[in-house]
Amino acid sequence: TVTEIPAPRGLPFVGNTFQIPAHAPSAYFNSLAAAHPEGIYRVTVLGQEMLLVYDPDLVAEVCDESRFYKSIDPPLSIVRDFGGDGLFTARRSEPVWGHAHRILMPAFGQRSMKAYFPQMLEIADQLVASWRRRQGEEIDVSDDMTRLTLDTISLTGFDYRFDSFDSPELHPFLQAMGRALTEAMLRSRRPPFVTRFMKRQERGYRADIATMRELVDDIIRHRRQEGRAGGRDLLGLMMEAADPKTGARLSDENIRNQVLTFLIAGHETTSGLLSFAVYNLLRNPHVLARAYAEVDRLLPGEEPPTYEAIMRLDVIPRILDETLRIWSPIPAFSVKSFVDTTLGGHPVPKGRKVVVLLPSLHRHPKAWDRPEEFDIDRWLPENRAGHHPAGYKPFGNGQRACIGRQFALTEARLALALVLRSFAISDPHAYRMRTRQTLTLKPEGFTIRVRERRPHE
Ligand code: MNH
Repeated sequence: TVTEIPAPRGLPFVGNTFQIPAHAPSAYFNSLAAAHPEGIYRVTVLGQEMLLVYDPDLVAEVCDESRFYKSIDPPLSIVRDFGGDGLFTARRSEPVWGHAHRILMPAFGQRSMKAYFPQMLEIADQLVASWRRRQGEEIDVSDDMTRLTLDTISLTGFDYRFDSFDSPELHPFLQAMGRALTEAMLRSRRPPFVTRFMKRQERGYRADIATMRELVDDIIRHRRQEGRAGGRDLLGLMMEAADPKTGARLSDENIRNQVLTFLIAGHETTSGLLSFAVYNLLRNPHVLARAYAEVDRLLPGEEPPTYEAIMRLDVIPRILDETLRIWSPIPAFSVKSFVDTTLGGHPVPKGRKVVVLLPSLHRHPKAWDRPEEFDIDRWLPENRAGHHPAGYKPFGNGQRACIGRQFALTEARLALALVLRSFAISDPHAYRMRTRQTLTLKPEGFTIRVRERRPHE
């Protein structure tokens, strides 16, 4: 006989909907996971039953693309209000996903990273210059990592400058984006008829989407005025290239959706990764010491680092890998069964939504020894071989996995290396992690102080 999938008790009619704290759904679902050692449970939200999984053997099943595909349900179906048919929120049924994926893939290979490197370096230098001016002051890590990653994707992808380090306020685009992402999160647990009554909320949401779209139109107008296709950056490719398989070109409307998608997906998570990495270094001084030793060995002097030197780093990339395990900026991804199937022997009907809970998966004792320990040596080549094949999914799965993975890791390596070469970092208030969720996770109120490690002329 088939065992039942456990279900925390909900209320009649509304199920578990109102047990989910509006601003911390991830923390709630992971606390339920801690109470359900079976590695799977089910909840009902707004009338939809869904399964949540975090046992690595069950996650391995869910990653089988012949049974499960990425589903565009809440919250992603709401993010579609602004991401449209861009890569992140395109539906399986939309051919434009394949067109755009094939057109853009070459822009995310290792060769392209080398081409972006000078611009990545220019923005990373701006972060260092800004921190040099603010030695001894409180520096909000998440805000400055956001400036870094937003300016990097916009310069490398679209040849567009936000100049975020020139301004004490975050750009209005970021405020609009933060509110819109938060609204998408809130709407996924709010009955649509309630949203219909919240006129002011709705007006604010539409205004935020308009703010983001205006910026996108400005970027595209800028490019058209220059009268050149703009070469091989993301925007140039989207405007010029045809899908090698079908010959299809992207429509103007789809390009707008892609630009907005890349502006958001291309910075929000990398900024979280870098902020969490700084936190982990401050909590683990022996690892910080190894990172300082590595940058002093591989990046001596004041010369700008070369792409090749950044690729030779070993400790810093392992700090990033381990940070993505302990604090995944994207805390979950969702799929749907497209056939009647089973999961761990439990029957699962066609069309059932399944959520992979990354924080619980990434700390699951079946996949990780001493899961709570920040240990970068898990990522030594000889130790990687022993990892559970589905125990680590910070970039999602399969065809719909992150296209920007190399981009994010190259940018983050460079930024962390330059920061550690330049500064001794400390957090006088001994910050304890407090995450803020706007769909993605970031540390909130995390400030540090920096002091130059080597005198600078
Ligand atoms: Mn990214 C998809 C995590 C950086 C552009 N990204 C995904 C998914 C995860 C993810 C998880 C799959 C989501 C899902 O299944 O619903 N991404 C990350 C993380 C980082 C990151 C943890 C940084 C660290 N992502 C980036 C960067 C870019 C980018 C940088 C662009 C420059 N990501 C994307 C796009 C997709 C995606 C585009 C959608 C891919 C697709 O479905 O074809």
